[in-house]
Amino acid sequence: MAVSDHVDLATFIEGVRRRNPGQPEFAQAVQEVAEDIFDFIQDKEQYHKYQILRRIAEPDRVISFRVCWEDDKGNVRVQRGWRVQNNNAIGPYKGGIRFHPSVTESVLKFLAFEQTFKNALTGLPMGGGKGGANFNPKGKSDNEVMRFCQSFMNELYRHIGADVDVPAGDIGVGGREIGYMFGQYKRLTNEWTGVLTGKGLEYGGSLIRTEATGYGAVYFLRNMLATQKDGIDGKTVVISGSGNVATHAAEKINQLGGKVLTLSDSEGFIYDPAGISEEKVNWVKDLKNKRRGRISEYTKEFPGSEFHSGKTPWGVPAQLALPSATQNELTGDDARTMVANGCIGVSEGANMPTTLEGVHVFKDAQILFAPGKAANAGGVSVSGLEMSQNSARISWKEAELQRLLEDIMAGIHASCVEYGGRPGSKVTDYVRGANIAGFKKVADAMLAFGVV
Ligand code: NDP
Ligand code: 2IT
Repeated sequence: MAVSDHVDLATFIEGVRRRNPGQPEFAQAVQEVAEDIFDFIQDKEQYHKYQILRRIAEPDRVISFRVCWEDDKGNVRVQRGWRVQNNNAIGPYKGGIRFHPSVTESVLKFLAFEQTFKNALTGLPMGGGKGGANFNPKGKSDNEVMRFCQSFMNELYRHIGADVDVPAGDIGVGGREIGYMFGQYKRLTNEWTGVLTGKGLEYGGSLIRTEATGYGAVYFLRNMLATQKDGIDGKTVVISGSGNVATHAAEKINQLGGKVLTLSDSEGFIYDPAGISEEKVNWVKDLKNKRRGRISEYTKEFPGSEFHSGKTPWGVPAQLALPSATQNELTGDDARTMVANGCIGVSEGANMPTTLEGVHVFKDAQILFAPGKAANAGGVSVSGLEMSQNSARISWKEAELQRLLEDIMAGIHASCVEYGGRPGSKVTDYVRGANIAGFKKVADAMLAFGVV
């Protein structure tokens, strides 16, 4: 084996950190993948020779642009927008758009990197990308959000297309924002194509796209539990977040007989010992989507529940957990507390919600732990199905889409089991399985292209 230009894992990670100064989230995501891939490729010369991991960890391009808009008082506001096109080896770039004040180039690069593996796992032809802006939609009027979305699209439209790059929603970007952005794209190009997913059902959206991420994360949890001849019925569940992913995860847990104890937002979490039933989940959806309120308001509506300001829900004992808010919201200490409290399964609805230390705690404890790139892939999967429907100019029925979503999640689970076996371990290492299965597909496509 020609090892002259091989580096070890530590040197590789050091190089990533050096080339990407001030981008800790990106380095963290690369490290989590590299820990498994270095082991997998050690005897596979082609992947070394063609520097495949190094190339996947260098985005094809990062587009950064100014977004100017006018608020309702007539003040000119300036934000920064990005689109990170990470890798299009197996299909057009695909991934969400995030509007949140915490958005930086590092955050979007980590998300686009993760998306590349996630999209490969779905089995659909989609590359990896992500975009967003450091815009805070909270407290903004509909007109302000519309003006911001239009201004954002005034630049983004040059870089995307139905066969080029297909954005969708993420934190702070839901049906309202997709509508404004799609309208502006159509106006600028005079073209109706499936350039965005997560569209409204009236204009080319797909049934169950809204539910798909949360439902998919619960299906993945169910698949993991089935390997231990166990299920969700009768289990207690802690969930973080109260947005699209969290509320639909809670909905599906209720449907499968589980009891949801918590939800959260950036101000704290609510704990309802009686359980957050489907009716209560519907109230939260309305609170977040229509009234754009805060989760603390839950305690006024549902007596017996508690609000814990400034805290995350991981201290509440439960058998299952679905972290579904944001990156690095579950630390090593949280993971230790959860394991000590008898947690047996974690399915990441969010992207990289668990810190690297937390991931190692779950792995070492040999509990069922599904990383976001596997567990939350249901959303982008139905986005891929939305693209297919738009191209074919048809709309599939709900039952068919439900079946496809469950099939895709089962397929991802099977891929993780295939590549995630660990000698001496009683459970699959889903992190390793997802990393290797996702990598292998993208890597083999890249090998076919030579050095490009
Ligand atoms: P939403 O905007 O619908 O909801 C986000 C939720 O997370 C809100 O409750 C929000 O609280 C909370 N949150 C956001 N940022 C922070 C923060 N910095 N600290 C604490 N809480 C925070 O987004 P989604 O539900 O769509 O996304 C949630 C996660 O799921 C993200 O990691 C996203 O990348 C991931 N994901 C989303 C998919 C989708 O289809 N939408 C697909 C796959 C993954 P607040 O209201 O206070 O901001
Ligand atoms: O993180 C994700 O997978 C998403 N935000 C959804 C991406 C998509 O293109 O549907």
